[in-house]
Amino acid sequence: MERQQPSIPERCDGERRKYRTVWISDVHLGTKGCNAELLINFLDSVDSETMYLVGDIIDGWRLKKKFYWPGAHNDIVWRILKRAKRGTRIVYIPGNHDEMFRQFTGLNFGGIEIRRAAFHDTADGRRLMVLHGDEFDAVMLSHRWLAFVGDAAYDLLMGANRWVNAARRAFDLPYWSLSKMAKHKVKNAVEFIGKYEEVVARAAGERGVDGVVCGHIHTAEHRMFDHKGRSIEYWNDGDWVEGCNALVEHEDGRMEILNWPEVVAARTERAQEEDARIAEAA
Ligand SMILES: [Mn+2]
Repeated sequence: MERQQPSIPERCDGERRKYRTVWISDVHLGTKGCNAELLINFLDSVDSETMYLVGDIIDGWRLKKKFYWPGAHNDIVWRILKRAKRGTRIVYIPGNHDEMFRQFTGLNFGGIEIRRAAFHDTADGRRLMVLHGDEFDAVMLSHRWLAFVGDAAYDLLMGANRWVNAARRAFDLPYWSLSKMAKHKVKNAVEFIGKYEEVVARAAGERGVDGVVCGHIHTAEHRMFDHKGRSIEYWNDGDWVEGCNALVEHEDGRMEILNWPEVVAARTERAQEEDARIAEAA
């Protein structure tokens, strides 16, 4: 799988931020939705002692239906293997879309440890449970699909609404609001996410840990929950399909959700300002 050089060369210029820990998930390699270039940019800009791959890294479901594997997706695999070789501890927790790797739990491939779940101790002594998060689907079953009704689907439905009602008018049927239904679904999706976060945090509370890191619902978030008088941290590292987020732990144990498109935009702006200053001075 590993080649000598990736098709997109590793960027060696510029600073590489160093973190204690990095968590990413829901990359969905093997689908058109994966934002491979941004993830490559992230991987070339950030280093860490430990990296957790929190599931749905490869979309085996989609690959089985239709094989899609551009060079940039290979480049991501190349970078992750390279990182392990350079000494980063990499823990891979397969999700539901890459569940075929769950059979290898406990094994080590090219320096990548495969786990069903993990416990992470932060620099300031908090213990966090790390898991993909689909294990809570059974609890949430009635709401499961609602999580995937996003803004794009909503916009699409708003557009469809016009057509549906034009057709209904043609047949002398009364106006019927598809967007109203969609709005109701979006509200349910928001409720679903809130409920999901609560269920996951409660499970962490019951395990006696200080918090949980998960992925799965493609919604980066940090929330605090109260569980029997104890405060439980909920962290979701987001995804690389829409949000393009990563979760990081600084050397002192402080944690932060990075929104990579924002980081790139700020970097570009700084570079342009720098160029302008140089041009002015010259
Ligand atoms: Mn998932």
